[in-house]
Amino acid sequence: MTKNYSIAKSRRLRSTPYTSRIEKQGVTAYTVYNHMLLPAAFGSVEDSYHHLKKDVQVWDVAAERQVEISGKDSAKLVQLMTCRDLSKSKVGRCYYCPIIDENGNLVNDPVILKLNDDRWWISIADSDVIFFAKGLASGNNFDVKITEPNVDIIAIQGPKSFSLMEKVFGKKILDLKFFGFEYFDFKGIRHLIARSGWSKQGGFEVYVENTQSGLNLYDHLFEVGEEFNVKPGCPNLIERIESGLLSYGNDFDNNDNPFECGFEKYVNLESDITFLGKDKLKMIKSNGISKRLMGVQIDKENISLSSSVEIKNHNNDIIGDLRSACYSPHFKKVIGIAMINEPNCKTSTKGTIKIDDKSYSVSVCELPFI
Ligand code: THG
Repeated sequence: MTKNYSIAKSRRLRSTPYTSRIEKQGVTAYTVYNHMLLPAAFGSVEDSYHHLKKDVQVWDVAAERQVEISGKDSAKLVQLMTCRDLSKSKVGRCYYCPIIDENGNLVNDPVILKLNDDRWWISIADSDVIFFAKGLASGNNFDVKITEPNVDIIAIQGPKSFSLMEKVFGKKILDLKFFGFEYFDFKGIRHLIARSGWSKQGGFEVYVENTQSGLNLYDHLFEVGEEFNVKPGCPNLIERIESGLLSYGNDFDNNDNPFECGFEKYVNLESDITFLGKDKLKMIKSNGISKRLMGVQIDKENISLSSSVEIKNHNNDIIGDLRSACYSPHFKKVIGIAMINEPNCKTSTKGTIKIDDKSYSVSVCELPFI
C-alpha cells in the first residue's frame, strides 16, 4: 500500500474561489496545476467515473488559467506560439492548439479563445506560458499586453449537463456548437460559456470573471441540479485515459514534439503563417519520428503511477515508457498511455513492465481506447 500525505497550503499554492465549497462537499485529494489547487478526487475515482458517464458533475477547474494577450500585435504573437493555422480563426470559437518552442517541441496544449481580433485567451495546461509569451513579445518588440486575468472556470460535465444548463440559462445554451462560446446572463451578470471541457461526456465551461456571481452560480447549479443527480467532481483519470485526452506533464512534455503526440491534425506547415519551430517541424516531418504515444493494456487489476515506468521487450531492451495508467472498468484491466519507440509502435507489440518487483505483460494498442 502507498501511504498518502496531506498537502501544505500556502500563498504560492493558490486556492480558488471555490476551494471552501469543494472542501465542504468532500474533496479527498488535490493535485497542483499552474501553481493552483486542482481537485483530483471526491472519494472513489471509479464511482465518480460511473457518475460522470451517467449524470452531471460540477468541477472547480480554476487551475486552467488564462493568459490574456491583447493589443495591436496580439494575433501575431498568438500565431507565433502555435503550429495551428489561426489565420482563418473566428471570434466566438475555441481552438485546441499545440504551443511549440524553437526546437519544435511542445510547451503546452491549451484551448485558445478568440475574444476579439485583438484580444485572446490562452486557456493553459500546466506550464508557465505567460513567461514564454512575455519573452517572445519583448524580443520581437510586439505591441501587446500580457496578463493573467481573474478568470476561474467552472466546468459542467456529463450527459445531463445539457438539461442542467438549459434549466439555468434557457434553451439558447443548447445552440452552442462544440468549441463555440457565447455570453449568457445569470441573474443580470454576463458570463462567457463555451461548449467544451476535459471529458468526452459532453458539457460546458463557464469562464467566471465576476467572482461573486460565479459563487452564486456554483451554489445555484447544486440547488437546481438535484433532479439530474448533480455531484461535485473533477477531471477524472479513468474517463480521460479511456477517451484519449492527453495531459501535458504526464503524457508528454517539452522533450516531445507534436508528431510524437498524435497532434498532426493541429500542425499546419503548408500555409505562409509564421510560428516558432516551423522549420524544425518541417524537418521532423520529412525525417520521420522515432517514438509515438500509444495505448497499452496490462493484465493487472490496479495501478498507481507516480513517475514513468520502463516497458521492455523479451530481450530486456527498453521499448518505451508508461506515462499515465489506471484500472479501466470498461476493459476490466489496466490501460495506459505510453511513449513507445519505433519500430514497436504497432498493435502486435508485446512487452513487460515491472511494478513493485513483479513483472506484468503489456500489449500495445492504438489511441484513443474508445
Ligand atoms: N478546458 C479549458 N482549458 C484547458 C483544458 C480544458 N486547459 C488545460 C487543458 N484542458 C488543455 N488540454 C486540453 C486537451 C484536450 C482538449 C482540451 C484541452 C479537448 N480536446 C478535444 C478532443 O481531443 O476530442 C477536442 C479537440 C479539437 O478541437 O479537435 O477538448 O479542457 N478551458
